[in-house]
Amino acid sequence: PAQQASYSGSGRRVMIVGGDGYCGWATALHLSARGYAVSIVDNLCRRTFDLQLGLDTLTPIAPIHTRVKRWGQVAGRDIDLRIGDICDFEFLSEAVQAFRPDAVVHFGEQRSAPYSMIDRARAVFTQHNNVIGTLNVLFAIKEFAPDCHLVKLGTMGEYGTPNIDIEEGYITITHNGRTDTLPYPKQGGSFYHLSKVHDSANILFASRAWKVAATDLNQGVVYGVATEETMADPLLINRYDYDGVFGTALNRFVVQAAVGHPLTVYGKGGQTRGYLDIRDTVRCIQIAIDNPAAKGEFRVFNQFTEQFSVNELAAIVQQQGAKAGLDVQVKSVPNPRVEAEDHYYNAKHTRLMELGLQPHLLSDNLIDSLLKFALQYKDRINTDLIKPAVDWRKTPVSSGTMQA
Ligand code: NAD
Ligand code: USQ
Repeated sequence: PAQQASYSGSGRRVMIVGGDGYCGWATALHLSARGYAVSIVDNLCRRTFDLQLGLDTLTPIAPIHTRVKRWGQVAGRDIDLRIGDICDFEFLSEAVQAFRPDAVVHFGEQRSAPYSMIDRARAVFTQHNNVIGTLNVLFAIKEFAPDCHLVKLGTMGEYGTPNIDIEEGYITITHNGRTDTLPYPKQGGSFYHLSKVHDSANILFASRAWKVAATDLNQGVVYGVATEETMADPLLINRYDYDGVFGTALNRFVVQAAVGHPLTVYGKGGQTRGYLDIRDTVRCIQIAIDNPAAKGEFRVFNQFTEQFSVNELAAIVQQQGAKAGLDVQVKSVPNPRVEAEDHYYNAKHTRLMELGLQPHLLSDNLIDSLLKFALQYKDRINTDLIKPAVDWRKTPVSSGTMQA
């Protein structure tokens, strides 16, 4: 299986759009360490969102130029770096023509559901940035790199929480005596999640019309921060978001436990999602690259390893916290989101396993090391940033600058 061939890159050229972000940075180093030629494309808007909203990562992250330079010194491998916006087609087409990628891994979107619900301008920005950026990537591949494999990060949240099993991308339906295999119905739960739905429809069409080879990775919620490469040097450390806009459930709970803040379960806490360790994110990307889609194929993999409800995650963090001598309280807070709090959830996720993924399941060990990690940076935690920051029911037309 692909995963065992861990030094299989052999110079294959991979462009990582969004390579300065949480998943993208870890993936860039994982692939670079394994012999792929890596180019990072990023406009650093994620860092700007933090500055604009008064947020900060738990970990002190080095500027991108410093990170890339340090990686060259530590690993002896150069990463090509291009700072620019993929919504700018001239910039993107120059980058693609100069680097000539065999695969483009596209992480480069505004990825926070709460951010997309702050106000009208952020909702519009999110859908413009994500949908137009992806359209530009499709045009650049068609025009300048027709044999390039697009590996696009989608989300499990495209499916919503239907009262039937969730398949991997497609479902076979018999209706009035006729049968067809169709894209699985989509019900995004925020303007962010819906941007991914629109992307998927556009990629499916481009794969048919232009024979683009594409893999849509419907990723679940990512947790953890440490990968072998990002821990190799303090200047390579990855970002760790815990605030109410960009922080995701388990990472938030661990920081809350470390600082003695009650775990913020939204509403009843029965919300169930697929989750995976960031160490598996990077492996899944490598597996997708090593086993490319055929030209004209639009492949969908559900990229998560286990399902948990929010209550289950809170209980796990509480238990592990107790072992570490922390008195962790769990508190239901009014749910700022519009979502089912008690629902059926059973999502398939076999295709990446069939291609060789050996998952890191959520273990006591992982929670323990994440807790230690959060405690190490405890002095940097700003508890004001923990509260839920955005109310789905209110999304105003204009909100100005948010106050921390
Ligand atoms: P992130 O915000 O940390 O990283 C995204 C990066 O893309 C940032 O560095 C940002 O500056 C860059 N970017 C955004 N728009 C861009 C543009 N127009 N041009 C160039 N660069 C741009 O996000 P992440 O957590 O690493 O997520 C990466 C991808 O994975 C996203 O598409 C997200 O939807 C998806 N995903 C993330 C998670 C998760 O739990 N973090 C779960 C499922 C799916
Ligand atoms: N939640 C809480 N308390 C918190 C934070 C979250 O109860 O303090 C709940 C939310 O209400 C939701 C669930 O936990 O029901 C997951 O929320 P999240 O913020 O961890 O994840 P989400 O908003 O869905 O977004 C994240 C990433 C996004 C990615 C998505 C994958 O930010 O980029 O697409 O996970 S998925 O959830 O599968 O759609």
